[in-house]
Amino acid sequence: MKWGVITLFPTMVADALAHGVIGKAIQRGLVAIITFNPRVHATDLHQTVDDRPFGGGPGMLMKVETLRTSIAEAKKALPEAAVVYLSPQGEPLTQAVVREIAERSEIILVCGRYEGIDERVIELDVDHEISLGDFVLSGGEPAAIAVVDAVSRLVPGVLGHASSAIEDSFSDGLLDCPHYTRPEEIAGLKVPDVLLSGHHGDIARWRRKQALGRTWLRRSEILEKQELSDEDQLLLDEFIRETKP
Ligand code: 9WO
Repeated sequence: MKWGVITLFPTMVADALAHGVIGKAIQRGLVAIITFNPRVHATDLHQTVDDRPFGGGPGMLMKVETLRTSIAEAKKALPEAAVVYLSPQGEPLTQAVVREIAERSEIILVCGRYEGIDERVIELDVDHEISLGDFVLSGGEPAAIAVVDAVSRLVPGVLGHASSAIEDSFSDGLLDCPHYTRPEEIAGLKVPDVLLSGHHGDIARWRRKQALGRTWLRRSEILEKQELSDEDQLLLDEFIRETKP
Protein backbone atom coordinates (compact mmCIF):
# COMPACT_ATOMS: atom_id res chain seq x y z
CA MET A 1 0.00 0.00 0.00
CA LYS A 2 1.36 3.39 -1.05
CA TRP A 3 0.57 6.56 0.88
CA GLY A 4 1.21 10.10 -0.31
CA VAL A 5 1.02 12.68 2.47
CA ILE A 6 0.82 16.41 1.67
CA THR A 7 2.28 18.19 4.70
CA LEU A 8 4.29 21.24 5.73
CA PHE A 9 5.89 19.00 8.40
CA PRO A 10 7.04 15.81 6.58
CA THR A 11 9.36 14.60 9.36
CA MET A 12 6.47 14.72 11.86
CA VAL A 13 4.55 12.16 9.77
CA ALA A 14 7.52 10.00 8.69
CA ASP A 15 9.02 9.84 12.20
CA ALA A 16 5.71 8.98 13.88
CA LEU A 17 5.17 6.01 11.55
CA ALA A 18 8.74 4.63 11.82
CA HIS A 19 7.92 2.62 14.99
CA GLY A 20 6.31 -0.70 15.89
CA VAL A 21 4.38 -2.85 13.43
CA ILE A 22 3.91 -0.02 10.90
CA GLY A 23 7.64 0.84 11.00
CA LYS A 24 8.43 -2.86 10.38
CA ALA A 25 5.93 -2.98 7.49
CA ILE A 26 7.65 0.04 5.90
CA GLN A 27 11.09 -1.64 6.29
CA ARG A 28 9.69 -4.81 4.69
CA GLY A 29 8.20 -2.88 1.75
CA LEU A 30 4.56 -3.73 2.54
CA VAL A 31 3.75 -0.06 3.16
CA ALA A 32 5.36 3.04 1.60
CA ILE A 33 4.93 6.64 2.73
CA ILE A 34 5.93 9.44 0.36
CA THR A 35 5.64 12.98 1.71
CA PHE A 36 5.07 16.08 -0.42
CA ASN A 37 5.86 19.48 1.10
CA PRO A 38 4.09 22.50 -0.43
CA ARG A 39 6.98 24.68 0.83
CA VAL A 40 9.31 23.33 -1.87
CA HIS A 41 7.03 25.02 -4.43
CA ALA A 42 7.18 28.45 -2.80
CA THR A 43 8.89 30.89 -5.17
CA ASP A 44 9.28 34.05 -3.06
CA LEU A 45 12.12 35.05 -0.76
CA HIS A 46 10.14 34.12 2.39
CA GLN A 47 8.99 30.71 1.06
CA THR A 48 5.37 31.69 1.74
CA VAL A 49 2.86 28.82 2.12
CA ASP A 50 -0.01 30.72 3.78
CA ASP A 51 -2.40 33.40 2.50
CA ARG A 52 -5.07 35.74 3.90
CA PRO A 53 -8.77 34.77 3.92
CA PHE A 54 -11.18 36.80 1.80
CA GLY A 55 -13.65 38.49 4.12
CA GLY A 56 -10.94 39.24 6.64
CA GLY A 57 -10.71 38.09 10.21
CA PRO A 58 -7.94 36.46 12.18
CA GLY A 59 -5.92 33.51 10.95
CA MET A 60 -4.53 32.37 7.63
CA LEU A 61 -5.30 29.66 5.07
CA MET A 62 -2.90 27.44 3.16
CA LYS A 63 -1.69 29.20 0.01
CA VAL A 64 -3.56 27.71 -2.96
CA GLU A 65 -0.79 27.55 -5.55
CA THR A 66 1.83 25.74 -3.46
CA LEU A 67 -0.79 23.35 -2.05
CA ARG A 68 -2.28 22.48 -5.46
CA THR A 69 1.17 21.98 -7.01
CA SER A 70 1.95 19.48 -4.22
CA ILE A 71 -1.34 17.64 -4.72
CA ALA A 72 -0.66 17.45 -8.49
CA GLU A 73 2.84 16.13 -7.80
CA ALA A 74 1.41 13.44 -5.48
CA LYS A 75 -1.26 12.46 -8.04
CA LYS A 76 1.46 12.04 -10.67
CA ALA A 77 3.46 9.73 -8.37
CA LEU A 78 0.33 7.84 -7.20
CA PRO A 79 -2.00 7.82 -10.24
CA GLU A 80 -4.49 5.37 -8.69
CA ALA A 81 -4.88 7.30 -5.45
CA ALA A 82 -8.03 8.79 -3.96
CA VAL A 83 -7.36 12.15 -2.28
CA VAL A 84 -8.52 12.45 1.34
CA TYR A 85 -8.60 15.71 3.33
CA LEU A 86 -8.55 15.33 7.12
CA SER A 87 -10.79 17.87 8.86
CA PRO A 88 -13.44 18.11 11.60
CA GLN A 89 -16.01 18.72 8.80
CA GLY A 90 -15.40 15.25 7.29
CA GLU A 91 -17.25 11.95 7.42
CA PRO A 92 -16.65 10.30 10.81
CA LEU A 93 -13.97 7.59 10.62
CA THR A 94 -15.12 4.15 11.80
CA GLN A 95 -13.54 0.71 11.49
CA ALA A 96 -15.96 0.07 8.57
CA VAL A 97 -14.54 3.14 6.74
CA VAL A 98 -11.01 1.99 7.64
CA ARG A 99 -11.77 -1.40 5.99
CA GLU A 100 -13.06 0.35 2.85
CA ILE A 101 -9.92 2.51 2.56
CA ALA A 102 -7.78 -0.63 3.05
CA GLU A 103 -9.10 -2.00 -0.27
CA ARG A 104 -7.21 0.74 -2.18
CA SER A 105 -3.58 0.37 -3.24
CA GLU A 106 -2.77 4.13 -3.18
CA ILE A 107 -4.12 6.96 -1.02
CA ILE A 108 -3.14 10.64 -0.80
CA LEU A 109 -3.79 12.40 2.53
CA VAL A 110 -3.91 16.21 2.65
CA CYS A 111 -2.90 17.73 6.00
CA GLY A 112 -4.26 21.23 6.54
CA ARG A 113 -2.54 23.84 8.70
CA TYR A 114 -3.58 27.28 9.96
CA GLU A 115 -7.39 27.71 9.61
CA GLY A 116 -7.61 25.23 6.74
CA ILE A 117 -7.75 25.25 2.93
CA ASP A 118 -9.73 27.10 0.25
CA GLU A 119 -13.13 25.40 -0.32
CA ARG A 120 -12.50 25.25 -4.10
CA VAL A 121 -9.40 23.08 -3.56
CA ILE A 122 -11.70 20.60 -1.74
CA GLU A 123 -14.17 20.75 -4.67
CA LEU A 124 -11.47 20.38 -7.35
CA ASP A 125 -8.82 18.10 -5.88
CA VAL A 126 -10.32 16.20 -2.91
CA ASP A 127 -12.38 12.99 -3.24
CA HIS A 128 -13.25 12.37 0.45
CA GLU A 129 -13.16 14.48 3.61
CA ILE A 130 -12.70 12.44 6.80
CA SER A 131 -12.89 13.36 10.51
CA LEU A 132 -11.52 11.43 13.49
CA GLY A 133 -13.95 13.15 15.84
CA ASP A 134 -15.39 16.41 17.07
CA PHE A 135 -12.23 18.21 18.16
CA VAL A 136 -9.75 20.65 16.61
CA LEU A 137 -6.04 19.94 16.19
CA SER A 138 -3.26 22.32 15.20
CA GLY A 139 -3.09 20.60 11.84
CA GLY A 140 -4.12 17.46 9.97
CA GLU A 141 -0.86 15.56 10.60
CA PRO A 142 -1.85 13.72 13.81
CA ALA A 143 -5.07 12.62 12.05
CA ALA A 144 -3.13 11.48 8.96
CA ILE A 145 -0.78 9.44 11.17
CA ALA A 146 -3.79 7.78 12.81
CA VAL A 147 -5.41 6.98 9.43
CA VAL A 148 -2.19 5.49 8.00
CA ASP A 149 -1.81 3.37 11.16
CA ALA A 150 -5.42 2.14 11.31
CA VAL A 151 -5.55 1.26 7.59
CA SER A 152 -2.02 -0.13 7.13
CA ARG A 153 -2.47 -2.68 9.94
CA LEU A 154 -5.15 -4.31 7.75
CA VAL A 155 -2.67 -4.84 4.87
CA PRO A 156 -1.99 -8.60 4.64
CA GLY A 157 1.31 -9.46 6.37
CA VAL A 158 1.57 -6.28 8.46
CA LEU A 159 0.29 -7.92 11.65
CA GLY A 160 1.77 -11.23 12.83
CA HIS A 161 -0.47 -14.31 13.08
CA ALA A 162 -1.30 -13.72 16.75
CA SER A 163 -2.22 -10.04 16.27
CA SER A 164 -4.28 -10.87 13.18
CA ALA A 165 -6.30 -13.40 15.18
CA ILE A 166 -6.92 -10.79 17.89
CA GLU A 167 -7.88 -8.25 15.20
CA ASP A 168 -10.39 -10.75 13.72
CA SER A 169 -11.99 -11.65 17.05
CA PHE A 170 -12.57 -7.97 17.86
CA SER A 171 -13.71 -6.84 14.42
CA ASP A 172 -17.24 -7.65 15.64
CA GLY A 173 -18.12 -4.07 16.56
CA LEU A 174 -17.97 -4.46 20.36
CA LEU A 175 -15.64 -2.75 22.83
CA ASP A 176 -12.77 -4.91 24.09
CA CYS A 177 -13.06 -6.92 27.34
CA PRO A 178 -10.76 -6.03 30.29
CA HIS A 179 -7.28 -7.62 30.31
CA TYR A 180 -5.05 -8.78 33.18
CA THR A 181 -1.40 -9.79 33.49
CA ARG A 182 0.93 -10.45 36.46
CA PRO A 183 0.87 -9.98 39.39
CA GLU A 184 -2.34 -11.76 40.49
CA GLU A 185 -3.03 -8.96 42.99
CA ILE A 186 -2.38 -5.20 42.71
CA ALA A 187 -3.23 -2.99 45.72
CA GLY A 188 -5.88 -5.52 46.84
CA LEU A 189 -7.37 -5.88 43.33
CA LYS A 190 -7.40 -9.53 42.22
CA VAL A 191 -7.49 -11.04 38.74
CA PRO A 192 -10.98 -12.55 38.14
CA ASP A 193 -10.86 -16.24 39.21
CA VAL A 194 -12.18 -17.51 35.87
CA LEU A 195 -9.03 -16.26 34.08
CA LEU A 196 -6.89 -18.45 36.38
CA SER A 197 -9.20 -21.49 36.07
CA GLY A 198 -7.80 -22.94 32.86
CA HIS A 199 -11.37 -23.54 31.56
CA HIS A 200 -11.10 -22.13 28.02
CA GLY A 201 -14.85 -22.27 27.37
CA ASP A 202 -15.65 -20.37 30.59
CA ILE A 203 -12.90 -17.82 29.81
CA ALA A 204 -14.25 -17.19 26.29
CA ARG A 205 -17.80 -16.77 27.68
CA TRP A 206 -16.58 -14.39 30.44
CA ARG A 207 -14.67 -12.25 27.91
CA ARG A 208 -17.66 -12.09 25.58
CA LYS A 209 -19.93 -11.13 28.50
CA GLN A 210 -17.54 -8.34 29.57
CA ALA A 211 -17.27 -7.04 25.98
CA LEU A 212 -21.08 -6.96 25.67
CA GLY A 213 -21.49 -5.44 29.15
CA ARG A 214 -18.93 -2.70 28.65
CA THR A 215 -20.40 -1.81 25.27
CA TRP A 216 -23.85 -1.62 26.94
CA LEU A 217 -22.52 0.56 29.79
CA ARG A 218 -20.27 2.90 27.78
CA ARG A 219 -21.55 2.94 24.18
CA SER A 220 -25.20 1.79 24.14
CA GLU A 221 -25.67 3.20 20.59
CA ILE A 222 -23.27 0.56 19.23
CA LEU A 223 -25.53 -2.24 20.56
CA GLU A 224 -28.69 -0.53 19.26
CA LYS A 225 -27.24 -0.75 15.73
CA GLN A 226 -26.83 -4.56 15.79
CA GLU A 227 -29.00 -7.62 16.41
CA LEU A 228 -27.60 -9.83 19.21
CA SER A 229 -27.59 -13.63 18.93
CA ASP A 230 -29.64 -15.51 21.58
CA GLU A 231 -26.37 -16.54 23.29
CA ASP A 232 -25.09 -12.92 23.36
CA GLN A 233 -28.46 -11.66 24.70
CA LEU A 234 -28.27 -14.21 27.56
CA LEU A 235 -24.69 -13.14 28.38
CA LEU A 236 -25.69 -9.45 28.37
CA ASP A 237 -28.77 -10.15 30.56
CA GLU A 238 -26.45 -11.97 32.99
CA PHE A 239 -24.03 -9.00 33.01
CA ILE A 240 -26.86 -6.53 33.65
CA ARG A 241 -28.24 -8.71 36.51
CA GLU A 242 -24.75 -8.92 38.10
CA THR A 243 -24.17 -5.16 37.65
CA LYS A 244 -27.41 -3.86 39.18
CA PRO A 245 -27.11 -3.23 42.97
C1 9WO B 1 -8.65 26.56 13.50
C2 9WO B 1 -9.33 27.58 14.06
C3 9WO B 1 -8.92 28.70 14.78
C4 9WO B 1 -9.87 29.59 15.25
C5 9WO B 1 -11.22 29.37 15.00
C6 9WO B 1 -11.61 28.24 14.28
C7 9WO B 1 -10.66 27.38 13.83
N1 9WO B 1 -10.79 26.26 13.13
C8 9WO B 1 -9.58 25.80 12.92
C9 9WO B 1 -9.38 24.59 12.18
O1 9WO B 1 -10.34 23.88 11.93
N2 9WO B 1 -8.13 24.34 11.78
C10 9WO B 1 -7.87 23.13 11.07
C11 9WO B 1 -6.63 22.52 11.63
C12 9WO B 1 -7.72 23.34 9.60
C13 9WO B 1 -7.56 21.98 8.94
C14 9WO B 1 -6.47 21.15 9.60
N3 9WO B 1 -6.59 21.21 11.02
C15 9WO B 1 -7.26 20.23 11.69
C16 9WO B 1 -7.61 18.97 11.26
N4 9WO B 1 -7.66 20.34 12.94
N5 9WO B 1 -8.31 19.25 13.30
C17 9WO B 1 -8.28 18.39 12.31
C18 9WO B 1 -8.90 17.11 12.39
C19 9WO B 1 -8.78 16.21 11.37
C20 9WO B 1 -9.42 14.99 11.48
N6 9WO B 1 -10.15 14.69 12.56
C21 9WO B 1 -10.26 15.57 13.57
C22 9WO B 1 -9.65 16.79 13.51
